[in-house]
Amino acid sequence: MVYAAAPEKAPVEIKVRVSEKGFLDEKGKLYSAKRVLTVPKDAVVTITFLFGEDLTSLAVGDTHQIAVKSEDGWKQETGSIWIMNRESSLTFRAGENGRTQYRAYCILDCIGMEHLTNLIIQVAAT
Ligand SMILES: [Cu+2]
Repeated sequence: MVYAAAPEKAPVEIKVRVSEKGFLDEKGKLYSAKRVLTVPKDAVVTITFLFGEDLTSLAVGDTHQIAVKSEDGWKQETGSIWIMNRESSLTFRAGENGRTQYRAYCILDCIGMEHLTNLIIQVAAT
């Protein structure tokens, strides 16, 4: 009898805009404690953080740098995101080592940093 290998989860690519207002989805809608990002367990997830400041904003000259951290201390950081380098990505396997949740936050003193402290990335067991 032949057993099929468990199908590999398709890789997931997510774009998150970073602005003085907070973390936003591609349509410009804010993430919050109630509106979290969900990623499928065991999928290789690439999150691209995009510089999302409006050209009219004071924060347009600002720089962000995003860390993603899980409850067990695992952490990855993007490069600097600013007007001359508008995106930076990080890639990880969702739920690796039993992780269930991650949070993303800006590690620089930026305009709007109080809104960039807690993007929840929830691992969904699908
Ligand atoms: Cu920032």
